[in-house]
Amino acid sequence: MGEEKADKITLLELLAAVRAGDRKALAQAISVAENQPTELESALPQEMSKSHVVGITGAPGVGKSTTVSALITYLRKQNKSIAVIAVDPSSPISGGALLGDRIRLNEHFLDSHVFIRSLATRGHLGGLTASTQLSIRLAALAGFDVIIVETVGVGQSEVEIMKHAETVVVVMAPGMGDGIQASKAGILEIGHIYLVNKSDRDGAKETAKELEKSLHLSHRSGTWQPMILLGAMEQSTGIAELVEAISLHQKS
Ligand SMILES: Nc1nc2c(ncn2[C@@H]2O[C@H](COP(=O)(O)OP(=O)(O)O)[C@@H](O)[C@H]2O)c(=O)[nH]1
Ligand SMILES: [Mg+2]
Repeated sequence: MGEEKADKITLLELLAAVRAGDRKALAQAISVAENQPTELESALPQEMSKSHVVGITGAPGVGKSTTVSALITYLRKQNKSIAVIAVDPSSPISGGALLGDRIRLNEHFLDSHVFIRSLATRGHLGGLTASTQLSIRLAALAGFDVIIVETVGVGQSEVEIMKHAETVVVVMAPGMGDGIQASKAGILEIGHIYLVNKSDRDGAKETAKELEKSLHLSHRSGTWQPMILLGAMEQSTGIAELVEAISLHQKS
């Protein structure tokens, strides 16, 4: 059929469309990255990227997606374009967590300067890390100013995925036993910025203090000293400070 033939464009044509800003092509290319990573990788040009890749990680329920949504709203006012890659290593198919994310990110779905895509694991984690990295490169090829990678959970897989982010924001919330989980997952080693979210609730300052102690104890090389911020992203409280901290880290 003629129509079917027209659909079968080559990978190089697809990538050219991604570069030209075609969002449907980007979504399609990410699917290729998930299913045929090797083919995509070899067709993907090695280019300098102007995108700033920001990782958002932390335990389920701390407010990562709410933070992402607040970030999008704020960055859109600065006229920046944003791609969000939401990674869920825990669910074989897009599960409940991502459904919640969808609701949280709903208001941005119709904005043509915002691209949102979920990746779920299909078997092994190595594959997910690879498809995440390829998705980041594709979003960079599409020319987004900021690429946000949100991961669900705080396991070793998140630590792996966060290696592909230039600036890593670890989100925490009061009273969720983050301290123990954080040290287990090596999250104290990977964060450039720690956001203690839900500061409208009791215990946020205590969580921040505890975190400061733990960070002080974990030895770091390099010049960047991790920042600790308090915020309530549901009310966008502290979002300006978060964007400022991200930008400070980018320049460091
Ligand atoms: N009280 C309070 N609740 C928040 C805040 N930010 C997010 N939440 C709530 O925390 C829950 C989990 O948020 P979500 O962004 O989906 O967390 P994620 O699993 O880390 O992505 C939701 O019910 C949010 O409405 C906040 O600043 N204050
Ligand atoms: Mg989420």
